[in-house]
Amino acid sequence: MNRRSVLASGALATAGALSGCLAVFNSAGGASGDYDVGMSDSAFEPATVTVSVGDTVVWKNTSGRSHTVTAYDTGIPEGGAYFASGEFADEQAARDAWQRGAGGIVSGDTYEHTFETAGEFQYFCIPHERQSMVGSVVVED
Ligand SMILES: [Cu+2]
Repeated sequence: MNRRSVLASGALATAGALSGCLAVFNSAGGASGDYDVGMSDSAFEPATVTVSVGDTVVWKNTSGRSHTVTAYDTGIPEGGAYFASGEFADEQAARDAWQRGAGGIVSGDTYEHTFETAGEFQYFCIPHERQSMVGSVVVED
């Protein structure tokens, strides 16, 4: 094997490793990941995921600080169910609970929700909302 072909196969291996990495973040229920949305210090990663009706989205706190997954009351499509870590009935209940120290997802923990209605669901993290820690789940028929 000459030098040129060694370099070429090295480049291909790198491209393959990169695409495998992206697959973890881009596909709900991805083959190689145990979660769909990670949580860094102040962001959901990725901020938007697209799934199908009936799919379960798993969030995992991949950072060292506590976060919440809290839907906006106004960010739920017609007929859609409200969702929040801590399983609160609405946004205000989740905000009130956070003040009491409830509803958080600690480092390494997960939260999951199954989406039964098509549309876009918008959510945020209560302690980091001001740092724009927001996300959305687009549910397709
Ligand atoms: Cu947060």
